[in-house]
Amino acid sequence: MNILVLGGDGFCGWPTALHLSAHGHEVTILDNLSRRAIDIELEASSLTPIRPMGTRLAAWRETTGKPIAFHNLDLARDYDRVLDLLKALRPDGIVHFAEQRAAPYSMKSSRHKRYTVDNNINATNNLLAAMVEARDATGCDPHLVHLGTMGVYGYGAHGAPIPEGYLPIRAQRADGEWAELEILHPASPGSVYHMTKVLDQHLFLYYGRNDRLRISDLHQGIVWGTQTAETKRDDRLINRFDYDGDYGTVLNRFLMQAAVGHPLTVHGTGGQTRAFIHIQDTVRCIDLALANPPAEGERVMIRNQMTETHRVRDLARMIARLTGARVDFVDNPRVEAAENELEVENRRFLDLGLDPVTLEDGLLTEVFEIARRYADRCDLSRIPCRSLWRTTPPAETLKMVAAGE
Ligand code: NAD
Ligand code: USQ
Repeated sequence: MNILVLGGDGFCGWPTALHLSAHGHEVTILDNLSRRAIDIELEASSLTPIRPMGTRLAAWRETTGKPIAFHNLDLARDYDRVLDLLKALRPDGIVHFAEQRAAPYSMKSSRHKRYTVDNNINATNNLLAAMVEARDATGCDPHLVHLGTMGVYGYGAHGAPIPEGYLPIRAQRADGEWAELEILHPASPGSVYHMTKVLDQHLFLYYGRNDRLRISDLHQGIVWGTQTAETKRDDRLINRFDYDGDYGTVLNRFLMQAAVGHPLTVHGTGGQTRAFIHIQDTVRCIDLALANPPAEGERVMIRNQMTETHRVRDLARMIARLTGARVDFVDNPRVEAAENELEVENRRFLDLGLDPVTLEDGLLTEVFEIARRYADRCDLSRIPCRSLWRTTPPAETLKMVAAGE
């Protein structure tokens, strides 16, 4: 297949581009390198020394003989150039990773909220509009695979397993009869970033129905790990390892904190239960999704891309046992439930043959070893999460302070 990977310089996009290239696909990457610019803004950087795009691509070609093309374009801004690229490339598949993906970054200030909404929603809408326009002009009709998030469902108390996108309901008609329906699962995003993925869902439903685009939306859990079979092939292909308070995700952060001798930073009681997937399974799932598109006219295919669930404090304890690290319970900078249960349906990928990598597979140790290898690159001042969900306390607290309680 001829595949366009949007956001192919990022943590999930880079190993996906290499995996698809290694498996015989023709791959083109589009990325505006905004993630690298955000590192400069935050004065943070990947724990692993990621190389410039030119070096990465040359190393891949040298190692495998396979070329990957690269276009430095802004999906949210450069509509005409994105359209020209689609018309020239006529891809069979498009993988869309090109969004601002950190919840804490999206909550830093009104500027960051506005950037995240502006970037993510324009990127997705531009892409969908360009797909329609390119099809009208050239007849190319690619299958779009988008990376969504488990966070669209929210992390409150559900009490029922989370289905893959659509919830069966019964609604009473005017004549008193009951209709059996399936609706998009009610959304409950926990940050401005997560909210953009909810808005994306509606763009997909609309363009899917109106323009009969074939779209898969993959609701992915928290990705952990760093290397895949392809990124391990040469040091110059190494993947990102984010550890800072904005972009570092919880399991990778705990492994890095253990490696540098920092206490594990559990937010609140650590009662949040979340869905996880290893980066190697991320790239496999995308390959499986590309090979199994919905039929033309079929509704958006939603799959839950996660393999296991864990409570944050249990992960911290597991890593503490493995490494001897200390666990610290710190004030939670986020607005989230203190505790939640989470049961998720994920049969769709398992039925396609996904054989999940799990936390017990020795990979925790492998990631810990990578973090140890690059520990001297860690800037300890970047570890605390400083982005707050609320800058003013809730009215109740203000009243209590005023009353001297
Ligand atoms: P990342 O920030 O490492 O990569 C995103 C890439 O997209 C970056 O290289 C960035 O430069 C590029 N990009 C952003 N906006 C762009 C634009 N307007 N035009 C062109 N390129 C643009 O993020 P990631 O961790 O690789 O995540 C990729 C996708 O997967 C995101 O959409 C994210 O929401 C989703 N996801 C990630 C995780 C995770 O744990 N990392 C979990 C669930 C879902
Ligand atoms: N947490 C800690 N300590 C830390 C960091 C985080 O206790 O040092 C807690 C958070 O409070 C939260 C949980 O760990 O309860 C997960 O936080 P996270 O930063 O690992 O994940 P999140 O913000 O949800 O975002 C990440 C990705 C995002 C993706 C999402 C999938 O950055 O792109 O969409 O995971 S999901 O969580 O399933 O929605």
